[in-house]
Amino acid sequence: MSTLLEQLSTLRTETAEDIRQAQDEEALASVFSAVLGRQGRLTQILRGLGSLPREERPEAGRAGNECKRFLEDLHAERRGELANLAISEELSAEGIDVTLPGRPWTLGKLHPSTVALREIYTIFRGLGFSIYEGREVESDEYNFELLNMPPGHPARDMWDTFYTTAPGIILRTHTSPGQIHAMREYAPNPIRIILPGKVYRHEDVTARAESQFYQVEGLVVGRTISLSDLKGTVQHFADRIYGSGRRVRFRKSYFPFTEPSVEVDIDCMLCRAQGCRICKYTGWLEIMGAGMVHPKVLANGGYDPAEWSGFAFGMGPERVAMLKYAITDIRLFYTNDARFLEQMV
Ligand code: FA5
Repeated sequence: MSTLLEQLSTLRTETAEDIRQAQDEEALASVFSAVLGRQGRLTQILRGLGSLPREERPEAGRAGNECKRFLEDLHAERRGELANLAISEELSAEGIDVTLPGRPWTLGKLHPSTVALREIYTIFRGLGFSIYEGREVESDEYNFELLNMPPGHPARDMWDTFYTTAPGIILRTHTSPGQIHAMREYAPNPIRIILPGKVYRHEDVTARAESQFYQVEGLVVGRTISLSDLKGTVQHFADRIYGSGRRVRFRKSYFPFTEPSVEVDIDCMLCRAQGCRICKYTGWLEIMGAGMVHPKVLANGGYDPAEWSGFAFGMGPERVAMLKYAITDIRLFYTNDARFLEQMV
């Protein structure tokens, strides 16, 4: 027994030294197979343990296995060292090849909604508008009531929303509640702002309608603001964003917070107003809802409607981008398909 333990101890010391001394993979492999290989010295010793007297076997077995584990770990460690050494030798032998072409950086691009929003900002900035940010989580009061839609008002059906668990707190369905926030902040001074941001609607998602999308609201309040100011502003916007000479059409409509209310259409640039699938064969494309701010809304915002008047509009930048870039499905904006997103700017 004691001879066996001595044998193991000598084998361990010698092999450890051999492993440390191995200068390359090949030398290391031959040390390994001489000791730990199928016919290796340690393998033979371990195989012979069965012939020891029964009471000596456990201790001898433990010592043998411990020696094996130790040498295997040392071998793995040295193998790693030699591999690193080989790499650094190769690198220093080769040097740096300055003629190799660099790896190109993949640059991120602006999201199409952001591109559309920025174009809209630029146009309205040129007209002296400032940007006012409203809140995405709103109260029912601001989203509906103060905009002349008391509980039970039928117009609420047009804007079914998402509710939070807090009573009366909802995700806004349009950017119009920002009108009230802004008026209450600016009253009694004139206002010329756009209010961009995300809005949410509980509706079926289709090629033309998303359940989350951006809107850009416009609000102008002053003492002599008239419908012709709205028309001039919209005409200028249409010319700038879709190319000059756009025909703009005002169609009468209904919003509880504007009186009169209109939908604004432009002539379809995709088919030159000849009629196509996108304009539903009418030659016209709807670009926004608009109107003169309702007297009740002016009053809710802190302006005396006998002295003040204003116009407001609300448009969807995704729809703006769809027309401009002939995108036929609004769902592409939010499904993160890089093939679509990469095409922008
Ligand atoms: C409104 O939301 C009114 N607040 C707009 C308004 C503001 C009228 C100020 C008068 C004065 P409407 O629901 O029509 O109206 O939406 C306005 C614009 O948002 C539409 O013209 C369209 O461009 C965009 N939009 C509406 N629904 C969707 C949808 N589901 N997906 C994408 N864009 C939409």
